[in-house]
Amino acid sequence: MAMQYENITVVIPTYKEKDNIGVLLKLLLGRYPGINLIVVDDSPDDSTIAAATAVLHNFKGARRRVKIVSRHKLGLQRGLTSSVIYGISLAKTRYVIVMDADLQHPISKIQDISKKLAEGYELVVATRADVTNWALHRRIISRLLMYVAYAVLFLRGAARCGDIFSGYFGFEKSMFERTYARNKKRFVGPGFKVLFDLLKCIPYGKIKIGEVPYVFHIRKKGASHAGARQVAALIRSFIS
Ligand SMILES: Nc1nc2c(ncn2[C@@H]2O[C@H](COP(=O)(O)OP(=O)(O)OP(=O)(O)O)[C@@H](O)[C@H]2O)c(=O)[nH]1
Ligand SMILES: [Mg+2]
Repeated sequence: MAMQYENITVVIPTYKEKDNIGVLLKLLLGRYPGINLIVVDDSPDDSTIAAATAVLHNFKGARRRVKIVSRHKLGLQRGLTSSVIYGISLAKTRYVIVMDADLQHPISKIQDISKKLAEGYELVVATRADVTNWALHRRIISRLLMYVAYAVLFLRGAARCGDIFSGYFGFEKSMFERTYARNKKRFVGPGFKVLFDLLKCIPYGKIKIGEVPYVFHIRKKGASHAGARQVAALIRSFIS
């Protein structure tokens, strides 16, 4: 029997992704019948929202299954982690998958993540098997931060997985909400590492974590948002 995707919501945070979001939505709607999508946009202008909305005309029933929200219009402060948490709260399905808008996360992995969730894994992380073409300084900074973060999880007896900084992962919505409700202050809203914040709040061995390997490519369109601000937020994450 073909897999069903009605019980999956993909949450996609966006910041100035007008060149990518339309392509991604088309790919997802074309390949995964019944899937639910939530775009959570923080852009200061409407171009990302417009590019996302334009896709809906091409897919029957998409209006019911795709939500596009502008947090900027709601007067909410910009933040990747806070956007993801907001998107999850809007999801009405048993499972949620978080992914980037910039096509760095191969959509084929939605199938593998969904399968593992259906098998009973409460958290399934798409782990970067390899990062191609990253600048040397980014490689070094990323590695260093990863070691510190891993040590933080280890010393606290928290859950961990092969790629604790992945931005591509799926989970049981109820597991996330339960964990978040008890640990709200430990999630760093402006930060980039919501998976790390989640792992931090789960005792080691408490939930069944699955992994799906993939190759991460350099972004082709739009600007990167990773920078000093995100590193500062991550350090806050380490100590909260
Ligand atoms: N809602 C929201 N989304 C954001 C924010 N910052 C980044 N994003 C989105 O989060 C995802 C990850 O951001 P990226 O800039 O791609 O970060 P990255 O993948 O570590 O960096 P690159 O490899 O250079 O792309 C993308 O879909 C961004 O559009 C933000 O403040 N708010
Ligand atoms: Mg990216």
